[in-house]
Amino acid sequence: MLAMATDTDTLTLNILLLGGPQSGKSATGNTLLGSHEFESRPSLGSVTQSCQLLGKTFPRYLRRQGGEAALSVRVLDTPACPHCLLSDGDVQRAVGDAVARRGRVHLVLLVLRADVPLCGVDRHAVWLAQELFGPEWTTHALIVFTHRDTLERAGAEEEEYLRRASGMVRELLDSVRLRHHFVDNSAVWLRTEGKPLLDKLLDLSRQNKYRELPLKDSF
Ligand SMILES: Nc1nc2c(ncn2[C@@H]2O[C@H](COP(=O)(O)OP(=O)(O)OP(=O)(O)O)[C@@H](O)[C@H]2O)c(=O)[nH]1
Ligand SMILES: [Mg+2]
Repeated sequence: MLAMATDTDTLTLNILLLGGPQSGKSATGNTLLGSHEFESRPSLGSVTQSCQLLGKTFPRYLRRQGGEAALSVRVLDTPACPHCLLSDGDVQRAVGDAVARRGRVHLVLLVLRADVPLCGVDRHAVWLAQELFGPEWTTHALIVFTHRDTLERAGAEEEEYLRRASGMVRELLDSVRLRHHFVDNSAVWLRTEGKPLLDKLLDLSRQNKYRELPLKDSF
C-alpha cells in the first residue's frame, strides 16, 4: 500500500524510533518534528516509559505530479530496549501494540550514540526490530548517530570516524546497507537540523515504493 494519506496532496511517513537507553531517541523525534514535544533529558534511568505518537504536517514540502504536496511526519517514540524498569518482552509488546493500533511503519530509525562505544546494548534494539518485523526491517531502516556535536568539537570527520568503528557497528551498518545519518539534537534550529534527515528518509521510502513494513503475524 502506498504511503498516501486520504488527502492526495499529502504524503505520510510513519517513523519508528528504536534504540538503547539514553541514546537520543526522543531528542531525534524532536529534531524530526522541529519542536521540543517528546520528553528528552539526561537520566540515570530510562526517561521514556511508554510509546508516544506525535506528528506534524509540513505544507508544500515536496513536488508530486507537477504540484506541491505536504509531508505529514508521524513519529512513534518508544521505551528503550533494554529498559531500566521493563523487560525486553514488555517493551516488545508495548511497541508491537502501538504499531498495530496507531498505524504501520514506513521507516525504522535505529538510534545510537556516536560518542560512546557500542558494546552489546544495541543488540537488544536489533533483536526488537527483528521480533516485530522479521528480516525485512533492514530494508526500511537507517542508523541515526546522535551527538554529532561532540564529534565536531573533537574535530572528527564522520566517514573516517566510522571507518574506525568496532566490528559490531560495522555489522549493524552492513545490515542496513550502510544507511546512516549523524545528527546534532542539541542544535538551536531543530527544523534546519532535521531537514536533511527527513529528506534521506523520504528518499528511502521512495526507494521502497512507500511500502509499509508489515508486523509479524503474532501482533
Ligand atoms: N549534545 C547532544 N545531546 C544530545 C543529543 N541527542 C540527545 N542528547 C541528550 O541526551 C539526553 C538523552 O536524550 P533522550 O532523547 O532523552 O534519549 P532517549 O533515548 O529518549 O532516552 P530514554 O527515553 O531514557 O531511553 C538528553 O539530555 C538529550 O538532550 C545530541 O545529538 N547532542
Ligand atoms: Mg526517550
